[in-house]
Amino acid sequence: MRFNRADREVFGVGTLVFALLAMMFAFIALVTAGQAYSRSNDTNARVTKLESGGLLGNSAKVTLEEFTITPHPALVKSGAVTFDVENVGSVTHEMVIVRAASLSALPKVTKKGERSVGAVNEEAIREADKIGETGDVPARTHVTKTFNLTPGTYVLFCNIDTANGDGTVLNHFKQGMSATLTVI
Ligand SMILES: [Cu+2]
Repeated sequence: MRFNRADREVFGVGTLVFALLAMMFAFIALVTAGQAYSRSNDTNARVTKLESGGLLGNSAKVTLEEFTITPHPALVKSGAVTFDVENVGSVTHEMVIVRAASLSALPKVTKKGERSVGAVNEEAIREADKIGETGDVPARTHVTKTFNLTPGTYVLFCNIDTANGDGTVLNHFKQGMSATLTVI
């Protein structure tokens, strides 16, 4: 293949641009890999330290009442995590666990229907993010459940509606029954 002068110039510039781009991508890849490496080392060091101090384990106690849900501790180790969920309140509650970056990331009900407006729209949560739930936990009882959790942030909530007696309902999530749980 022969190039005339103009073609050669274009070819030369193109090659140079391509080479620079390739170098740039290689550099970015290197930096990203470096960050990922140091981050996982930091996390590993943190896990080891917390474990040695007895501060990190594969279980949590969760207290339910009107209208709070509180995990102790709120930081657990990934793997099979056992939750002992105790209802110390006077009405039935539940614990639903969903993988979500934050409370605001949960889809909410926007139209009145089976669930009240502002409740968590559980049907709109991606199947892969739905970890599980205790089912009803009557007042003064407790339920133990184990879920397999990978590292990340999870939201625990109670989405039960209590009838007010005048046709309206009180949604527990809207009253504040939610908390985040970090898994490392
Ligand atoms: Cu509740």
